[in-house]
Amino acid sequence: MYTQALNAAETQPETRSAEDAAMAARFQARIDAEQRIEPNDAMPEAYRRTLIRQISQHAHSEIVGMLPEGNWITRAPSLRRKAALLAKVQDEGGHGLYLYAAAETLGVAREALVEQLLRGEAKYSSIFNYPTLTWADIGVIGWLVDGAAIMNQIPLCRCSYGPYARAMIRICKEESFHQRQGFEIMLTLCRGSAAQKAMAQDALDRWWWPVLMMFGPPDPESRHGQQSSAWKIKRFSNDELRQKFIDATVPQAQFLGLAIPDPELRFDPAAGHWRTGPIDWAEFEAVLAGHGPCNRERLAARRRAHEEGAWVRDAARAHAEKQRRAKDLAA
Ligand code: FAQ
Repeated sequence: MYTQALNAAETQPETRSAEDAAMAARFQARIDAEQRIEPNDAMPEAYRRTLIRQISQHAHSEIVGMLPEGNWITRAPSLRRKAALLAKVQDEGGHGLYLYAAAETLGVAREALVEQLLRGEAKYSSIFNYPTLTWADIGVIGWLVDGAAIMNQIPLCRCSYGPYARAMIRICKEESFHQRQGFEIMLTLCRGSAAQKAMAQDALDRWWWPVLMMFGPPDPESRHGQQSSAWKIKRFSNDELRQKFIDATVPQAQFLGLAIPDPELRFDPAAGHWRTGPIDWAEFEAVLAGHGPCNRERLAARRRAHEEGAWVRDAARAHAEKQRRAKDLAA
């Protein structure tokens, strides 16, 4: 079915098919010609749904992603580290808001998306279901989690849907600062005492495999991959991005003097790539099914924040109403 994103009325099935096939061909031709799709353009309903799914999961990831690092704001080891971490966590909140706004251009209400998250029906990135046990975890999140996010998100700046692509440009600039602050924490720890270096290694040991899982299932199991690539929402497959990330990250670990926790890691000179051992996809599936180390804690924290924020939403609504009345009176 075809929709105007902001005017998504249902059409009778029998009147749709021939018209839809012609429109689908026209739509694909626009995509193939690298034209940007904008909110009020006609688009296949499946394209709209795919974008709502991906952008909202992305927004939820940014919001839930504030929690593992937020956990360390009060315990940052210096004022400088605290200021940088506060700014970073605030940025993640901002990214969530731009992304909810981008999803809203597809005709879905932000409140509905937030409700899906709070009811436990929406996905967010698997990585945020792991705990931050030491300060080195904050370094690893910046270095690797933001590093993986950038690898995935730079191509999204060229995604076919205009509002998503434009939101990603600013987000990527901020993620780049996040990645550098994380790498700098790691560098400081690795040049510090033996205990600090051991803490950095322990964090890398715990985060390496979950970070590789962030890129999503292997290509043959990626159920949306092919269609999203045809629509130029995705510019690279899950495995392609994972490989780019591995190739970029192994030399960084070597520079830090840290060992990647993979006895099978080797350089393949013919292909020019680093090859890892097998990823434990059963762990990924378990995390997605709600059985990761922190799934319950993360959702409970979001629900608590939502309940505790009810008075802010009420106050904002009351203020808007007051403004509206004042304007009516003045008119
Ligand atoms: N976790 O068919 P595919 C960040 C799901 S932001 C959970 O390959 P697709 C910033 C997938 O949704 C991190 N679920 O799916 C930050 C689908 O399930 P569904 C988030 C996952 O969409 C840093 C199913 O598996 N980034 O880190 C995951 O074509 C530091 C089948 O998968 C984005 O969201 C996963 N890791 O490709 C914040 C980027 N992977 O919906 C704080 C935008 C896959 O059918 C601190 N998203 N699934 O029920 C994307 O690029 C894509 O959606 C992929 C997945 C690549 C994530």
